[in-house]
Amino acid sequence: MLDDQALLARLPVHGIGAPLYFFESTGSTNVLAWDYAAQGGAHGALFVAEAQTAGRGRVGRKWYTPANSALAFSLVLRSAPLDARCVHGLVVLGALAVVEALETWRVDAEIKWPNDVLIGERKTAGILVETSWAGDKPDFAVIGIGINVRAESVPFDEHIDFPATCVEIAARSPVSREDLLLAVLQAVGKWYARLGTPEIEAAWNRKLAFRGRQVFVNAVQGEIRGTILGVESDGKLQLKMPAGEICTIATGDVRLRPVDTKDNSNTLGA
Ligand code: BT5
Repeated sequence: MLDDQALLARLPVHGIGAPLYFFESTGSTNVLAWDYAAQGGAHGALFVAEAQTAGRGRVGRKWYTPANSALAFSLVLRSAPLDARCVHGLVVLGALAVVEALETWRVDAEIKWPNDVLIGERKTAGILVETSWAGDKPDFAVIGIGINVRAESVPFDEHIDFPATCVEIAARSPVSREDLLLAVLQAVGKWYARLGTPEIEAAWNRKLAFRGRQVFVNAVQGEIRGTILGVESDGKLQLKMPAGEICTIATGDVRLRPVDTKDNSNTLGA
């Protein structure tokens, strides 16, 4: 079980992580954080769950968080520098924070555009950002982060459409979930202060997975094949098409080859 008292004693970091709400089990920490923020809850509030029964990914997808083996938490962000211009940067902020935190355990991770953290080309963490708008300004954002820490947190193949792994397999040693959570919050605080700056874009590009490689992107326009060039300042993925022209994509999922989502036989990336 996560030691919430130990966490409490070490929070907040950079103004993030207080108040702390801890749940042994909940549907989704993003839902809790959203409801709290919608009622005027404070910037920096942190919702942590030992297990989620209805963990959410993007576009209605599921996120699995079994007990005693993963991290699942959501943060309320609403103070400056959050504004309409830089809100798209929150997804990468979350991913960068996880990547940087993992460096503490000498684990080398990358960001699969737009929101996945990969270790050795296997998904280890996912980020879900949900924003509430007041007209054309963001009122608040909830950033949810799920990290597979122990081997038991890695879902069975039939539940996932991309190969997955966990932090402890990569670190080859036990990793304290409390320490990892604090390291991520530390990095979230650091990057939040830099939201909207070119530094985030540069760090994202440095850690971008599959750069220079040919990928398939399931985008709203359909499936697009191209070579990843990088990420633009507004978070769009830049691809070089087979005929040489440059195409930018705002939303979608990157794959190494077109696969049936049911065929997740770990041949991805082979
Ligand atoms: C994400 O969505 O990766 C965002 C995940 C965000 C989870 C956090 S946990 C705390 C907070 N509370 C929530 O309810 N959510 C946030 P997406 O890119 O759509 O990926 C979802 C896909 O990842 C699923 O369709 C599965 O294929 C795969 N998946 C689900 N659980 C996984 C896991 N534990 N490890 C690896 N892959 C997983």
